[in-house]
Amino acid sequence: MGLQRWFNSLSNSKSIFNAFLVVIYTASIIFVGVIWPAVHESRYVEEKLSQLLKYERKQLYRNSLSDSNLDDLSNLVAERSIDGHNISFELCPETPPGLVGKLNISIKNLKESVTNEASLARVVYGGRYQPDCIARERTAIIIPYRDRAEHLDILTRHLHNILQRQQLQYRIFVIEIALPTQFNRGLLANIGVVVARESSNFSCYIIHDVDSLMMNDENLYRCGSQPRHLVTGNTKYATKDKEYGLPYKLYMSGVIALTDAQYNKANGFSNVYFGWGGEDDDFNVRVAKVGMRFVRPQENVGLYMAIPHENDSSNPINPARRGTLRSAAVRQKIEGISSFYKNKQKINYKRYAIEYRQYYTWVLIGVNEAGITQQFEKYMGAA
Ligand code: UDH
Ligand code: NGS
Repeated sequence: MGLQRWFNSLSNSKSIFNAFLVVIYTASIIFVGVIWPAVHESRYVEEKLSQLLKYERKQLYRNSLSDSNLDDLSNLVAERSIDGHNISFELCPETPPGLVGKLNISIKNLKESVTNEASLARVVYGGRYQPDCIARERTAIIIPYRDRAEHLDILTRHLHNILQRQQLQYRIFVIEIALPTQFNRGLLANIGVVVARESSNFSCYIIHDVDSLMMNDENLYRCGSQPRHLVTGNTKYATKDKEYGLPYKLYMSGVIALTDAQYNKANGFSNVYFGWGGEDDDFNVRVAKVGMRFVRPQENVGLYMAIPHENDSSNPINPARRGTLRSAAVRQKIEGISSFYKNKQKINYKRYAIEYRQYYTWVLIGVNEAGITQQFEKYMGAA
């Protein structure tokens, strides 16, 4: 009896032992075949992602975005959502198919009339967009700016609506000059180009007034073989019998388009026009001096509506502007976009802030007005 029991218990523990072996065997198969590869894979993915983030952080740093933005990974996520979009590898058509021509925008309901939720939804943080085909132009819109928040809101929405129809790859930069310095449109345009160059390889720069709204979407924001003045008429210069006008024949302000090479060739804008007036005429002299000329689109295409506004208190008329204009050709060789690169006559400026806002990239800069004026005084005035 005792022997029988002992025998039974032996066979029981044997089957327990066998069951134990089966469990160990199955567990090791699951571990080796499923768990380990999954852990390994996720570690691998994590490592890749962290490399990617590191790389993108570096890129962002190179693009001279502020430290606070480096921590804002929403930018990166947004960037990838572009990649996630079904982008075809075909060049966009020469004539964008969705254009509507003359726009019906009312000055009364500007805010509503320039809001198209669908197109705004496709704007990536920092005011960037990429069409579903390979864009024919990579355009940087540069807006010299101070204290016109309402205009900026209207203009940027308006541009996003239209530039997407134009199938451009673009980004909007708003370059603001900090107080107490007087406004300086030319200097801000130059700094905008410096910032845009650091950010990407744009094929076209558009220097854009904040209060000018394009009224015909056939006015493509592209560059050409000559610098382009995209305005054939503005409501600001309306006359009794003309809804849109220009103040004088050689006027080339408001909205202009130049390639990087054209901008460099003219040495960009002058930096010495603090306050209102003259910097645009000076730029026109520069363009002519190096054998280029401004060309305009068709008469009925380059139409702009001006958003009415009061005069700006920090942009008083510059009483010296006409005298300064006389030395345009002399200063062209000395100061301009070249002043922001290694140069004996380098201009120092500070970037106080750079922010990726929803519809544009905002850069706040500071310069020493008295310092710049002193630096170039001997080249100003009569040539
Ligand atoms: N700008 C600002 N803030 C300012 C001043 C200028 O954002 O305080 C920018 C803005 O992009 C504007 C552009 O610079 O569209 C040109 O400004 P402007 O003042 O030269 O031109 P605007 O036609 O006003 O808007 C003209 C009023 C001054 C008339 C003086 C003599 N006729
Ligand atoms: C010229 C100014 C330009 C200015 C244009 C239009 O006289 O800077 O008027 O001004 N040139 C000089 O002062 C040398 S506007 O009519 O828009 O006020 O753009």
